[in-house]
Amino acid sequence: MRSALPLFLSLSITACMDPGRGAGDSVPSTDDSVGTDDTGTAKPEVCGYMPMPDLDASTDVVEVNLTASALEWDPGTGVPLTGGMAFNDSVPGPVLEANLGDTVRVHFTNDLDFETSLHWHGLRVTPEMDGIMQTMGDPVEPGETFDYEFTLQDAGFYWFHTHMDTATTIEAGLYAPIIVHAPGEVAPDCDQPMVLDDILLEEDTLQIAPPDTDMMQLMGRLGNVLMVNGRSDHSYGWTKGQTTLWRFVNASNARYWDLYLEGHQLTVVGTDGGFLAEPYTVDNLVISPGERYLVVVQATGEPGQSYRLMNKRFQLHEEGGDMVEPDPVGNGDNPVATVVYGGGETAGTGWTQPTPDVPSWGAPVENLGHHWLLDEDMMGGSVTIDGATWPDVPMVDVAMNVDTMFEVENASEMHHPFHIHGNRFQVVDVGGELPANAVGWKDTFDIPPRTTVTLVSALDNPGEWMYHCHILEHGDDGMAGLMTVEE
Ligand SMILES: [Cu+2]
Repeated sequence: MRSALPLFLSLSITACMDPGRGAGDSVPSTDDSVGTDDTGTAKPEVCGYMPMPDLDASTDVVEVNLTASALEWDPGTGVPLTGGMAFNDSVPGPVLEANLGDTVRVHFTNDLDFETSLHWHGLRVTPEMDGIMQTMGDPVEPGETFDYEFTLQDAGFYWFHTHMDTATTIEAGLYAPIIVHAPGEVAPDCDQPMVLDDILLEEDTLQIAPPDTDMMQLMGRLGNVLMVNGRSDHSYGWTKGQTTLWRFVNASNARYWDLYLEGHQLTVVGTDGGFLAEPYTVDNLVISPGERYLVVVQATGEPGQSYRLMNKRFQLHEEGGDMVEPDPVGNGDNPVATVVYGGGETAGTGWTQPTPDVPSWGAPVENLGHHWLLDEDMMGGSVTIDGATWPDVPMVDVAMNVDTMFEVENASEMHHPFHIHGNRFQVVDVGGELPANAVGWKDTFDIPPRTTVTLVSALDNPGEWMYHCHILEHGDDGMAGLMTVEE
């Protein structure tokens, strides 16, 4: 664990321990921060998150207790969800925070009434710890415990979630962020996980809508409530001049988010697997399910003003495609959170870009590891990989520690976020175009319709690894296969 807690963190813990707070407020702690106390005075503004308590005193071991259970949590509608689920009674679950090189031990208890498993999305763990039955063996039965243990090989921002019946259990709230700090990382004024999710509620009861229809299986389940950190109504208190690191992860079943913050620019400093060699600045940012982006925002707004974090509609199907999906939140831009400036101004920390660990492949890599083909089987009502669905997708075999190129061809008319377990990749080509910005490590990639994306890596984590579409309905429905990295 970090040896010293930055100020914002200790403040946020105080706020989190306020007994009046709902479960969904433990990450982050800033909701209410711009409200008023009993005297009508503005409350101090806080920023941050509450990490899971570390039970091990040594500096290079993080040991935590984690329980998955039913929890009636409020997504911001005022109506608790009777079908809700949570890690440690919080949605999102509390942050698993550690340093690069640490050993992590998670004593996991399944208090749900069905079997489950956990996946550490993006972390290069061993196959036995990865949460899939092919390598883990058995699921964790109701009432049982399982100890997950792994060593952190990559700094960056990751997340964990259930890996069985994901379309139902992640929708219900079983997801949480993981922060792995790089050596020498300098904390900005505000370091905040921003977990994006949408949930589909019935309009009359405001309860989680019934299991997915055939159409949802094919199109993905889009929600009608957009949430940041488990609520639709969070406000974040800022001070002019401060520097904020927003750690975005998209935990939605199927929704691609396209975010902008009114009056501000977003500087992308990292992707799935850590920091970039060169930050770049954008007005808005598309994040597909499973992906992460590290974004620095300089507080250039005016004291006393509010600015909305907005989400633009992203169409999953290509223009003019046969399928035009309705979006339950409508076609316009939707506010998803608010940044409210208090009075005054601060000099702020500015931003120090950590030294990234992103090698550049100087010469083109021509050794083709595999060419995946994603396609639609409209007759069968499913989406296929290499002409089949799980468990019939042919095994992919790849040599370890050899520079290797992979092509993912999407012959369908719909975007698919493609996730590969246990290894990391760089995206070097999208539809014949070189990436416009610096390339970082990735484990989840948007594959646009009728487009081929090229990845390169020298895979160094041996074993059998699952790959699948991270539209959860597609993954659950068999858009998944296995790859063996041969030692
Ligand atoms: Cu898909």
